[in-house]
Amino acid sequence: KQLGIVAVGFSLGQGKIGVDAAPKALIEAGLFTQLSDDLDFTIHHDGKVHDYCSVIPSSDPPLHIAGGKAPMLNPRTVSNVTREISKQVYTQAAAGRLVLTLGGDHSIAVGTVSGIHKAVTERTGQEPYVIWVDAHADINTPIVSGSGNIHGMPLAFLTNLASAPKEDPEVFGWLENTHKIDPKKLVYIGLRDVDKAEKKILREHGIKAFSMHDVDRWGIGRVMDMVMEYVGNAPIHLSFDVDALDPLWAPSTGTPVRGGLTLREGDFICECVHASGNLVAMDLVEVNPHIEGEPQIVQGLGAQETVRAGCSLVRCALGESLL
Ligand code: DIR
Ligand code: MN
Ligand code: MN
Ligand code: MN
Repeated sequence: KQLGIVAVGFSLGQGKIGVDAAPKALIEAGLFTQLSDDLDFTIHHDGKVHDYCSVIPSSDPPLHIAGGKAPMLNPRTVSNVTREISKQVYTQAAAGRLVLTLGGDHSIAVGTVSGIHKAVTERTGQEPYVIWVDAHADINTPIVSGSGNIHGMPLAFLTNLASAPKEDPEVFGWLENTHKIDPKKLVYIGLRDVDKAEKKILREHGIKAFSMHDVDRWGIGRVMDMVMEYVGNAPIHLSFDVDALDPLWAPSTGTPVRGGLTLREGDFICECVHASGNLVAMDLVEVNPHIEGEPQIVQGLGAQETVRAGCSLVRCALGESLL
């Protein structure tokens, strides 16, 4: 069992520092030992938490887009960093390894999803489905985004709903067709804070989505039956934003939203994906150990609890719950 790990200390897809400290916190909590000793993975990791500072431009002013509500923030930085991530992830996946990427904010998924899509499609002839577990839809185009934060946009670029802006075609100009996904091969779970323009995109493109309303109505068991039926026997890229969990379990994240998944529901999603035998990649993003939050469960231990929750999600996706 070969596991490639890419650790990404990157926070400039959004406005809060600290999410770059997540890989170190997850590793110090013992994640690698759990995966190698308890789950018998052979880990391929370069021993680094990448900050990609060599590709970050010295000046990266906000990029105003014609007709846009808010300028894109750190556009060249996020573009350059995700290009590097894409290459790294591609190399790991092309070697036939399951790839785990520890973020970082969710903008890094422009790199992970593109690299995995290209490698897996080349290797197996099958296009992977992306299961996006998140409170947010992360599919704003630069024109409709109200924040300008690129962690709210990765799926717009990945699905080709947005392409490199003409105001600066270098920004995500590196994305090729071989990197991009069909919006019909995207499934959401856990949505509860979706912008108006994003709702329109989901409707118009017939994108499969299970919101918290659906989890309440059907229960996580039937939701996962429906998700796995939709995905069929295709390879799966699981992109897990820890803010999909309720802030009770994951308070230390940049944009917490109440009314989320319990830790068990999150673990269950990961277990179902594992059970398919088709997992090719997982991202764990938006853990921010610098935000303590207000944990009602364990007073004052928000960051530790969130890191522990993150480790649990990864272990479940990688097979810990098998008896
Ligand atoms: C919002 C928030 N939809 C935006 N997105 C977040 O900025 O585009 N994503 N927080 O994780
Ligand atoms: Mn997200
Ligand atoms: Mn989110
Ligand atoms: Mn393709």
